Amino acid sequence: MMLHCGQFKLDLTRPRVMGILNVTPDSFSDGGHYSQVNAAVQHALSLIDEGVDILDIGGESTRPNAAPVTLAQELDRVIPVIEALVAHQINVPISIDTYKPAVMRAAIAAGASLVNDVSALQEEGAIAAVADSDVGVCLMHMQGTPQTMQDNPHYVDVVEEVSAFLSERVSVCQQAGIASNRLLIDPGFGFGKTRVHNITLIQRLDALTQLNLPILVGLSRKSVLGQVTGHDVDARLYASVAAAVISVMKGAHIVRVHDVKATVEALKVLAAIAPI
Ligand code: 9MG
Repeated sequence: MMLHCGQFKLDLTRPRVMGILNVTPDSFSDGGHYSQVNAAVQHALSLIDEGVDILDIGGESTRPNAAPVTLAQELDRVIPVIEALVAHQINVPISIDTYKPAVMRAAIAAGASLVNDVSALQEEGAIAAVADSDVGVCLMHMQGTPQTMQDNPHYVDVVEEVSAFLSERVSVCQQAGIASNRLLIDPGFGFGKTRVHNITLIQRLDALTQLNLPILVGLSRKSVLGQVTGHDVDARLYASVAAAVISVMKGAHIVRVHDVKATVEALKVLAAIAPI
């Protein structure tokens, strides 16, 4: 399986690691705008040294109840970082984590090769923003919005409903002219899901393979891992690495993680023992 994203073609016959680069004020809070951009770029370069395959840059937190940011704030956070990484001539694709069409367009113009949208291009203008380009796109499932999603998530059959939603969004994209080889699907762990929903989805991740598209999984440091281990968010490294390995064993092609070095090493061990 090959993912086409801008100038990159990513061979997904081996699992890939997407590294998270949050560009929010609390991530790099050591001063002015220039030093924040610089710190984000240095962090990205260190993730590349650690073996990251894709850099996912986001300027708005999607955690439950996170405060929304304005379009201007988001652009101001992410675009200078993308421009600086392009100027460094990095050789890994840059993904933009956003649901806002204007951010998608600006990020693509600045050099992003992938759009990672937690609302699966449902915002008005999002489909067109991606269809007008050759970038890849990750379509993620979410029940509700980041402000409401953990209020009372409910499904009759979580696997069936997530799968049906993703299938419908894939059709919409294909009808808009976005080729299948540019698409990724993602069940959206933690986005409008209880502990049971998350565990059921990982147990039955193979059900999503019927869509014949690469699967991205993001479980890194998520609350389901805190519920299982009893650890706070900053002590979920081991659980996150375990979750990444299990995800790949269950059929994930890309794992979205904070801890790149540990995940890359764990996946090397998996590849040596159980090549996929
Ligand atoms: C932005 N973001 C946070 N969690 C995520 C997940 O699980 N998948 C994707 N695609 N993006 C995510």
